Amino acid sequence: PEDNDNPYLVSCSAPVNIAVIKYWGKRDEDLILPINSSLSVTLHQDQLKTTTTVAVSRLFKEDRLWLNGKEEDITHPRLQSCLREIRRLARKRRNDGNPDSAGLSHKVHICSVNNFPTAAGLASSAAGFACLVYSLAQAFGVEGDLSGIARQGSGSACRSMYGGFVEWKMGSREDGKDSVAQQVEPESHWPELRILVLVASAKRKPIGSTSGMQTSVQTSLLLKHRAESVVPRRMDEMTEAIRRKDFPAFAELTMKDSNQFHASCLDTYPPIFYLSSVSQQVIHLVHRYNRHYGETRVAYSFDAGPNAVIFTSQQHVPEFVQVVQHFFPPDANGEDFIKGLPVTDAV
Ligand code: 2P0
Repeated sequence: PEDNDNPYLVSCSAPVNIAVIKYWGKRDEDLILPINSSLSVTLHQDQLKTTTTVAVSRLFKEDRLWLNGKEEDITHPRLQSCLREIRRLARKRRNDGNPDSAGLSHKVHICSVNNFPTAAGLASSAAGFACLVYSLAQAFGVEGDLSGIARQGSGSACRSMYGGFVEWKMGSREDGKDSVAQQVEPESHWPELRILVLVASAKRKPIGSTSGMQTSVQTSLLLKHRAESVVPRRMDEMTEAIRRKDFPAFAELTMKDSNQFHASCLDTYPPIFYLSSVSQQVIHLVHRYNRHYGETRVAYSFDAGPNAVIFTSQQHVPEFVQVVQHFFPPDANGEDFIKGLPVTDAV
């Protein structure tokens, strides 16, 4: 409330999402409009997540931001876009006669923490901006679809605004108004599906996604072909595989799309390598495992880093975990390769 000296506090958590049809490349850098649609699975809240607290007070002199306890530069253009858009919607709502929860001219202090390594290719910016936008919206009393605002923080963040299986439609408008996320199926749709995260390295990735995809758009013919001719069909096939809960079809598309994304990185000039030798070993292991059973029981997907995300069915988790632990035993510090367990709540 405007006349109160106590800060108005809002807290929220947002989970990471893992793309099974990958976003890589923008057609508009400022509005963050992609060259192709993408589709992801949002993890359960208890797994990899960001928690953000927003405080609004008339006593604050300026907007400020802390990430994992360290103060960061609030003037970052993408942060400013999100703040500006939320305040604009709040002003619009007030003009329409709706009271808001916090004073529009008041400054905000934002604290955000991840429960997983930041910028290690584990989609930290997705959860981070989704959470930031949602908590700012709560603080200023803004409602409705906010994925278009989260998108302006980080492209993949728009998909973390919804749970379950989520599509980010690339849209065709120049102003980006139709480039938004929407749920394809709710999280209750496929309860047997499980996600494991194999952490090959928690280090920061050498090439950030934003600059990596810029170079790819400028130099990779494979990426152009992928965006124009491969992804549109795959989006339909993936939606259908999810709707039917057809694991082999879902898994094959997931692995092929991850592979084509990394092939586009290699086709970028100079080339970008996100996969490590450990990632390659995981890829081989998954194919050997599936071949052994004569059916596709497990799928892998890799983002802008060497960590593997494994999709499988609940019934195969114990055995596959054993297989991974056999080939990748815990290191001298007792650090296990497999993170994100227990996965019972995933998806
Ligand atoms: C994705 N990635 O679809 C793909 C797959 C990484 C590989 O979205 O520049 O952090 O902030 O829009 O969203 C990572 O890119 O990039 C990403 P920006 P973002 O999940």
